[in-house]
Order: sequence, then C-alpha cells, then structure tokens
Amino acid sequence: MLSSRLLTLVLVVRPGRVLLGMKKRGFGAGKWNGFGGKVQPGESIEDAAKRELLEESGLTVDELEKVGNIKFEFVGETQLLDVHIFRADAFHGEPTESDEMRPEWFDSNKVPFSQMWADDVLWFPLMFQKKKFVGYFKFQGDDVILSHTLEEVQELEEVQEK
Ligand code: 8OG
Repeated sequence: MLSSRLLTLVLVVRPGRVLLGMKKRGFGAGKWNGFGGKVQPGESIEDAAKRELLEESGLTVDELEKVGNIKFEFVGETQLLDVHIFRADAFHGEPTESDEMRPEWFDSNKVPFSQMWADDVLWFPLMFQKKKFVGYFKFQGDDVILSHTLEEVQELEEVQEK
C-alpha cells in the first residue's frame, strides 16, 4: 500500500491570464507552477492552500474554487502525492517574489508548458474552462509519464483530513 501526502496547488486567473511562479528551489525547481505545498497537521486543505499562496506569492484570496484532484505516483517511491487544485479569480495584493517562487503573469494561450510538469498541459485547459477533474499520473523521474487517467467530474469528493 502506498501512503499519501496531501498537497495544495492554487492557480490565480484573471481574464486571459494566469499567474505562475518559477520555483527556485526544492521539488520542481526550474519549473513554472501555481502556488502550493504541504497541508500541515490540523489544517484544512483550503486553509493550507491560502497559506501557501500567501507565503509564496504575497497574495491573499477570499475565495478559492476547488477544481481538481490529481494523485501522483513516482516509480520507486512509497508515497503518493495527493494534490488538491484550486482556482482563484480574485485576489488582494501584488504578486511578490519569495524565497521559493518568482511570480509572473502569462497569457492563457502562452502558458510555458515545456517548462512545467508534464501533466499540466493535459488539465490546464479544463481548469481554464472551470471544469472539475480527477486524475492519476504515474511518473518515472520528474519528466516521464508512464501512464495516466484524467476525467472530468460533476463534483469533487470531500476528503477525510487527518
Ligand atoms: O512544498 P512543495 O513545493 O514541495 O510542494 C509541491 C508543489 O508542487 C505543490 O504545490 C503541488 C505541486 N505539484 C506536484 N506535482 C505537480 C504536477 O505534476 N503539476 C503541478 N502543476 N504541480 C504539481 O507535487
């Protein structure tokens, strides 16, 4: 049995644009991504998503919309990454560089997928359309997808938090 680790990911969207950050260190360094990280014990997933967004981008949000849940398996690793993906259409503050991330706005039709996780090109279109989705990706190393599932759903299941 694989254990799993809860993670968050927030995409801040404005009409025709999306805010991404260049990850400067750690897991996923050198890739553009949304903002997020690990859910801490006793913290709700949504609170964790807001906290990580603030820590990494300097932005606060009143509302987050749940858009997706993707589980990632990495060959040879015993822990699944259970990533809860949110979209924010409004925010307060100015995007600000942090130790972890350098934020930049991208046109929604110029998202730099070649410098992002390989799965993102498959689900960003759903996220832009405000569709909800669930998926499972099996990675070999950081760049190769061995197999995956991805489907649109009407509702995302509530998760049992620990
Ligand atoms: O705390 P840390 O920065 O290590 O958290 C990892 C972040 O990366 C977290 O926001 C979840 C996110 N993430 C993955 N896998 C993938 C992926 O395949 N695509 C995208 N866009 N984000 C991912 O862990």
